[in-house]
Amino acid sequence: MPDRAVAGQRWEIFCRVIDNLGDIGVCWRLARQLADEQGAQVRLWLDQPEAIQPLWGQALRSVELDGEGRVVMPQAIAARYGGAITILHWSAEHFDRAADCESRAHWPQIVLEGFGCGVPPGYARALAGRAKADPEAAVRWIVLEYLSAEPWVRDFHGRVSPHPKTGSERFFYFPGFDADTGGLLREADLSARRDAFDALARERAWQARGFAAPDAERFVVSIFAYPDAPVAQWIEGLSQATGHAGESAAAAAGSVAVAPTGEVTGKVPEVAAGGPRLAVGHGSSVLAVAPGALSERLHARYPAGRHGALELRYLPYVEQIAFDDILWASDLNIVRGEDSFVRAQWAAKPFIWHIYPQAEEAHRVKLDAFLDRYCEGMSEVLARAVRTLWHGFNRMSPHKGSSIGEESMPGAGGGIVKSGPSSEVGHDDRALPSRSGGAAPAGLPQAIEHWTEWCTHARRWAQTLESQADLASALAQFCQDKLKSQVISSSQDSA
Ligand code: TRH
Repeated sequence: MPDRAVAGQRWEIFCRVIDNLGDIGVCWRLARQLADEQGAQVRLWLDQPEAIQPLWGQALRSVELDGEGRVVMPQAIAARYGGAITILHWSAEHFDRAADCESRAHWPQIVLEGFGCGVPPGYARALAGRAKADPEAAVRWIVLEYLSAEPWVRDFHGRVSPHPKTGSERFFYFPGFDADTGGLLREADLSARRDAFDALARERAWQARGFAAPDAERFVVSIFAYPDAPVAQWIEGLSQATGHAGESAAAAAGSVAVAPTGEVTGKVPEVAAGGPRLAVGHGSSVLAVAPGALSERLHARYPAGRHGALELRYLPYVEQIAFDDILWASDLNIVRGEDSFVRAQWAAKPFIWHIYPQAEEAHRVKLDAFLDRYCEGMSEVLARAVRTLWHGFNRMSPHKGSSIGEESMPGAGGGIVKSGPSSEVGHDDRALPSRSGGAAPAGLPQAIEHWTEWCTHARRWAQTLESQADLASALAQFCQDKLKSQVISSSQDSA
């Protein structure tokens, strides 16, 4: 039974959509969880309310607002969340009028800035005024930060960060991978739902997207990545796998094509005698591409359907609550950003993270910090393969300082290193290799060789994280503790 530390409390969440679906994805998931599991009343302010539609399984179009700037939710969403969550357009017209802010009758207990996006200036002044007039009733102010596995996060989590203009007390809240951080978003029933995901549920997940479920022996890769992802190489490599060892064009050319066989979990490929090449089993692969700029880009060049041993499927948007099922139904998941990255971990399957690129290679440090944790406990050879695979997908050369070198991996490193943030809109055409390149991605054959170990590791990794408090309940508890200590300190001050 979830701890309902904030039942009945009012939360005000602010979210600016920088690009893509990450900021809004986290804020919407958090809002849902606070409402569903903590009993909170949530108002979610979005600067681009239309951006929420893909998370409702809808194509982007303009949203309908009522006279107060409230987003009119589709019926099914309103029926589920309408009582507890209100979505509002965060605009000058609807919020930024200081007079309006300062005369607000209903104060929330908690205000949360998604990823340090700030709050309207008039509202910041009003919060400061309220804290001064009645310290016991001061609104708790949280700055939710981005997720990182870097060690410094532990030291900054929970620290006070005064508002630069008003001096109001705000608290940094850092998500993270251990008990000294703010945890990860995870619904209370998530692991039970994942573990109950059976063949029928798998069938339904595919049908909901307009496809029949692939045969169980096929190797299914789901991909939700940025537009510059080196997917063409995967398509070429997987499409050249044929029925038997030595028969594929890729194998004949000395490169590797992979199509492992076996059960849904722990499909074990056959290894060709006397060499690092993988023999191709009797199964073929399915590459399921999530909607977005990457899929639009690939479409033109690689139509949906069969490409040799590979079947390419382009998926439609599904509601966020259903996003997990395709991860559960796949053997390998390629994810990106922050929320989908976390969901892949809860899926307890092997995965690759296409990290959001940042200036000055900050993302590289972030990726390696995660890899250092994630690869702990893996055999050296699997850890090396995973690092190579992840770095290759992110077009990063091997990290000199990494504990396990990648130099021995065929095709490791090289390629384009991104120097600035890419988005759904901007992309780099160099990312598409020529059609003749059929080599399997570096590290993949070795990872496939140790597939059972990777599956077991992924399961163990998820279990370890599941033993920690989830972000929404940890955050609720954090706020509760801060509210209590505020009452105690103000009563001591007045004594
Ligand atoms: O879309 P993202 O990659 O975006 C972000 C932003 O770029 C942001 O600026 C950056 O800071 C951040 O990444 C790290 O993020 P992510 O985490 O992959 O979120 C995608 C969300 O979309 C996630 O909540 C799942 C959801 N989703 C659906 O609900 N339905 C779908 O069909 C699909 C494909 C995704």
